[in-house]
Amino acid sequence: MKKRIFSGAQPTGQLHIGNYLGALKNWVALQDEYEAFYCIVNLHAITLPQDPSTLRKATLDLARIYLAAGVDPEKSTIFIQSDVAEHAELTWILSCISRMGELERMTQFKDKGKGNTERAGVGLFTYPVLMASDILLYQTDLVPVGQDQKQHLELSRDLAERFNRDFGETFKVPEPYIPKAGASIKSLQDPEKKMSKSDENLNGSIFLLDDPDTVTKKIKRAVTDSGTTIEFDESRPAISNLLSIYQILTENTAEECVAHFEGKGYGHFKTELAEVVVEFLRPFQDRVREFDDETLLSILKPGAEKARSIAADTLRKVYERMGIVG
Ligand code: ATP
Ligand code: LTN
Repeated sequence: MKKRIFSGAQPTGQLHIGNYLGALKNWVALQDEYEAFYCIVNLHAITLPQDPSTLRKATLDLARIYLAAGVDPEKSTIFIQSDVAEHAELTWILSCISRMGELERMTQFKDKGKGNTERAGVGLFTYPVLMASDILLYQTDLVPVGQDQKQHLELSRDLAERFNRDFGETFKVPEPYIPKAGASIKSLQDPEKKMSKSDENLNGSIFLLDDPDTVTKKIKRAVTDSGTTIEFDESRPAISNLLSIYQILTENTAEECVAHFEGKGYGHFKTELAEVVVEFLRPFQDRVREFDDETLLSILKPGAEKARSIAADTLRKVYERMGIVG
């Protein structure tokens, strides 16, 4: 029996190269070895205000991105979170065993709630419990995510262990899979911050659907540190970030990249990096255009059926163990 993986992304804003390098690229790489479930987490999206028609469109567009990135529906199950009602149901159950204190410690809540807990939505607060439900419903072994999700993963593990201890062995305790390179791609405008869909400064992110001109301009404008050499150096986060994007996309070792740019300046490096990114995005963007809505639905609907059968099994066990009987 293959081990199982589960992951998801939110249909909010445009996906950027950080989402690809930190998450999607690994989803594709892992789908041969594992039984994979990749979810479009639209219920997570509404933890911040969304325009309904934009959300509806973004949900299908994200399915297109998964497929264009190389998630293969013959190998992996792709589905929309809201099509499997068990995610919302288990969230209620797990909320009842979650503690205010542990959710208050979640840094994403602090960041996205902008420190104003009075005004922050309750959904934003309980967001990690919904994420734990996503994962635990499928008896997941491994969760490929970027570094920013590590804390949420730990909560999922804690909730699984707590439930198992209090009600008997029910959930598999999932492990995170965080890539060594690409786990946290930084903003091109501020290497202290991660590249983010919700960044107001659009020049900080290279979006997967950016045209070649825009990509080149953004890379040319990317901030650099003092110094002139092209090397990985913790004290020079801006160049290290650009170099890791180059490294992952060219699939070279760090040493090979540094040797390649020895004696070259920032201008030369940025030109080459822009070419590499543009050449990576070109075929990706062609593939995005290949999937019409009908094709997408013919993948997503059976995906949800398959997901639901597994999710329902787990939820039934949960109800039985807790004494909630129909
Ligand atoms: P953002 O902060 O960009 O708005 P998010 O984390 O809210 O993104 P998702 O679309 O749900 O949005 O994220 C999908 C995946 O991309 C997650 O596994 C997340 O860890 C990963 N990810 C997000 N930003 C980065 C980044 N800058 N570098 C590496 N991985 C990232
Ligand atoms: N919180 C994640 C998205 C997400 C997720 C999941 C990732 C929701 N449910 C389950 C892995 C497994 C984020 O990237 N913002």
